[in-house]
Formats: sequence, structure tokens, C-alpha cells
Amino acid sequence: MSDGMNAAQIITIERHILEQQYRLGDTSGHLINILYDVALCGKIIASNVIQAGLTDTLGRAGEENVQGEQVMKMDKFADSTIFRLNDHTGRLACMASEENADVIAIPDKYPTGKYVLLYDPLDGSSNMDYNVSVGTIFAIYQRKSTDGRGTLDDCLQPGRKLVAAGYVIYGSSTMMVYTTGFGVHGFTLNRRWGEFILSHPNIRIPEKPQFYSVNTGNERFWSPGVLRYMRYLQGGEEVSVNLSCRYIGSLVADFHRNLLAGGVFCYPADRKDPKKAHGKLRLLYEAAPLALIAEQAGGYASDGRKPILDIQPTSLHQRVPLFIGNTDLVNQAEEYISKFDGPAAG
Ligand code: P6P
Repeated sequence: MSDGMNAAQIITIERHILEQQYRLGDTSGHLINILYDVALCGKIIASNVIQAGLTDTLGRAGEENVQGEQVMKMDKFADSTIFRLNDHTGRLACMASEENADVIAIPDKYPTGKYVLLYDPLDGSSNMDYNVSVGTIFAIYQRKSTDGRGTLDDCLQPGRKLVAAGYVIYGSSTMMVYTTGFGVHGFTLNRRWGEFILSHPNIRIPEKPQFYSVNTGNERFWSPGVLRYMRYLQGGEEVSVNLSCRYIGSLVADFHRNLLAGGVFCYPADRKDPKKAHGKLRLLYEAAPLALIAEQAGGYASDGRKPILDIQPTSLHQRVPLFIGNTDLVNQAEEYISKFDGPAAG
């Protein structure tokens, strides 16, 4: 069995990130150190996720988060791990997390820095009890304010302003996938070495898609345009594509499969549940970072009308409909929605 020696060269994520420093003009080294620390968070979280069934970390924590969702024990562990690794470094102005209602301030006893870190500490965590892949999603911006403690305004930036984004997927293997605007690169965790090793350099979404991912249980809530689009994806329209449906119910895992195999992930707006009238997924720490990954890999991400990366956030936990993957497939979603749902409201 290879021990991470498949790669022609052994390139650790630390070395790969370091090589970005010059390209990024990151003279302080703060941005690359944040990325190092995100990788370390991934290693720490992975070490717990892979044996969650043996420690008292499965199941619910007995509280509800700002989303109105049950917090899982592993959510709390992942959330506190990311906070504790980043609160004292002097690199961040503030943070924001799916698990926290408000902006997370850097404690007064620590210095602040010029970056903002937004994250979903353990997306899809409810699936952990069934041994389904889960993931951590992160987004990094430069602060807009000049000094002091970061503000909500520092967090509410469109995805086009991202300086780095990515995710860690805790699946059959643990991978970290990230971009700093110079392509998308995937690293597989060699547990014996405790190192993420470059295994997927310069990821590009394949031209020929294989899959579409959507929760068909929500079909009765979809608009006419989305319903026609799904028929298109299923080969039921005159001009169609024939794709297989693959849906795990864990965004990072569904997205990762479509990134590598070609396809589209859809979480449309829900016309019945007011909480999901703008879809279920959150813009700042789910849709926007994955949208940057998708575009950097030659794909596209839309809310059904416009690019995810162009959306100016108005609140920390705002939700957006999400169509993300092959550019042609996402463009088709916009065409069907425009044609059958009429002009966008407002
Ligand atoms: P549904 C997990 O709870 C999550 O936030 C994403 O990871 C996933 O894509 C989505 O919700 C699944 O939602 O309504 O299909 O169960």
C-alpha cells in the first residue's frame, strides 16, 4: 500500500501555501499562516471525526443554533477548535461562524490583524451519526475597516472580494481543497505523516458532466422554471442531458464529487417554507467560498439569476438558492428560471 508516495513529487500543503506568498504579495505572511492554521484545524477535526463513534462526540449537544438547527456535539468541537486556533494570532480582525449568531470578536487581550475568517465548522454534521462524509468550509477576506476590532461590515463582502477559500472534506480520505485565486488544489491527508500531500493539482471541472445533485423530496416546493430544469437534467426535455442523480445531503461531499467528476449541485428556493424562501444554504460561509472554488476550476455558481460571487451580503446568515458546477449546466438553470419564472422580483 502506498504511503502517500503516489505523488511524483511530495509537496506538502505548507510548502504549497508558502509558494503562494510571493504571488499574493503577502509580505506579512499572515494570510499564508491563516491557511496553515486552517489546515491544522482540518487535521485536528479529522482526528476526532474518524472515531466519533468511539468517543462521546456523536449526537446532539442539546442546543439550537441561530439557524434553528440542532447543534451536534462535533459542531461545537469543530467550532471551538477553529476559534481557539485563530483568536490569539493577531492575523484576524474578527471571525464569523454558522454556529454563532453574531460576529465573533477577537478577545481584547489579543491583537487584531487585517483578515476576516468566515466558516462553517462542520457542514452536514447531522450526517455524522450515519458515517456520511462531512466538511469544514472557510472564506477569507481582507478587512474593510482600518484598525481595531473587526465589524459586521468587514464580514459582509461579496465573494468577488475573497482572498482565499476552500474546504476540508472528512470522507473516505481527508482532503483539503483551496484556492487563493491561482487555481484549485487538492491535498490528501497522510495520517501517518500528519501531512496534507498534494494529490489533486490544478483541479478543473470535467467538460462532460456525469451527475446532478438535488433533494427531489423538495420537488413540490420548486418553481415552474426549476421543475423544467430538473426535467432537462433528467433527459426529459427535447434538448437534454442524461445525468445520474447523486445526493448525499452533505454539501461539501456533493460539491466535491461534482467538482471532480463534472456535474451540478442544486438547492433551489422553496416556495412553501418561508425559512427557505431563499434556499437553505448560507451565502457567506457556504455558497460564496464554494462558488470561488467552482469558478477557479472553470465552473460557475448562481442563485438562479446571477453569479453568487456578485451578491452583496446584507446579513451574516442570509440564505441563497444555489446552482453550482459545470458552467453550461448552471447557465441552463438561469435560462429555465428566466424563461418560466419570469423576471427576478425586486
Ligand atoms: P436537505 C446539511 O444540513 C446542509 O446544510 C448541507 O450540507 C446539505 O447540502 C443540505 O443541508 C441538505 O439539505 O434539505 O436536502 O436535507
